[in-house]
Amino acid sequence: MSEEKKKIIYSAMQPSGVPSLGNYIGALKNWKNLQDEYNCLFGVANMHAITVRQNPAELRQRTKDLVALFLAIGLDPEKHIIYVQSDVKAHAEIAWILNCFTYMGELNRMTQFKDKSAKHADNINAGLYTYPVLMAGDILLYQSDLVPVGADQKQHLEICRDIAGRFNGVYGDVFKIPDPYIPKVGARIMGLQNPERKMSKSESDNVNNVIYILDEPNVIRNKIKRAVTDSDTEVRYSEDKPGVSNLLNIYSAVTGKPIDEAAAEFKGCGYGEFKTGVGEAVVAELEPIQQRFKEYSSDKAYLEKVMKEGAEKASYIANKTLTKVKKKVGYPIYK
Ligand code: AQP
Repeated sequence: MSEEKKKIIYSAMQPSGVPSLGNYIGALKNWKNLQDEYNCLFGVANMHAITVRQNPAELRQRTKDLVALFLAIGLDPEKHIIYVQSDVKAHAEIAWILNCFTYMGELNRMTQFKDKSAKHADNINAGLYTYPVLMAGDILLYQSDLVPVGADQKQHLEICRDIAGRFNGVYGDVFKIPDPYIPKVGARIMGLQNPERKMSKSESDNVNNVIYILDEPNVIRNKIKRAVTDSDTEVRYSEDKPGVSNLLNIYSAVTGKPIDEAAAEFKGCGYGEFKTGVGEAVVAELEPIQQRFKEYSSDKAYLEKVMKEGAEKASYIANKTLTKVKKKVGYPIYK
């Protein structure tokens, strides 16, 4: 298929912590596989990350580390665009315009805002509230056809489609209305200690709840050994066994084996043996990535080159859309 005919797919991740195994299984692992079929944009969403208070030096470092991790999992900056959101000014500009096309009633319904407000009750800022508008801008600037979305992001894509439709309704077809891309594999990974809630990279209260992509192999093994299961002994995938089912989801995702096959493999095993098997499978998947991460993150000059070139390529596309939008809303245009 020629490059021009390929659909555009937009994905981004916040540098709000070291990515978790949940981020890897639910997002990063799939992104790698999109590269043949689509023209991809892979963004480091650092403007989104500051909706929660960040340590500046850590945020800067994590931003570069996330670029290095994108490279380590095999994202290709030559064929696709890897960039840092704050390097493309168009994001901030379009967000303001789109704010003026978004209703407070719509934003009031966003469950992520409610969740994050509860989690950061001392800092319920306007950025947290208008987060979905910034995200709509990310997607719309690149005339994206598709956006990979987990269950937690569905509502944000819906509001993006509504905002784009509203704008187009007033000014004509300015934005492509994006569709959700539902990955073939990519379960929602839950916390190891609390399998009722999703695994999140920014969680800091209980390190054993989260596997970070860069955790040492032995740390990974130990975290999985300590994972909450139940008082039963049977390895079975079932709603009433959230801990065991989560480990089966993890095993299935990293090995590529269907859940049934994974469950059959551990039939009759005790939880100890099961957890060892899951731990080894996760280590086998992550260790080579960690090795490549070390190489990329120590090559500062190359990383900077990727970031600068990515920003240029992204800005070129984003500015085309932004110029159209500015014309439509009546901003002055200079030749
Ligand atoms: N537990 C998860 N299981 C599967 N997929 C997940 N994703 C996140 N957690 C899981 C997917 O990762 C992508 C990037 O997410 P993000 O960084 O933009 O923000 P998030 O969804 O809020 O991820 P976190 O880890 O929970 O970040 P914090 O802790 O900062 O809030 C998305 O595609 C998401 O679906």
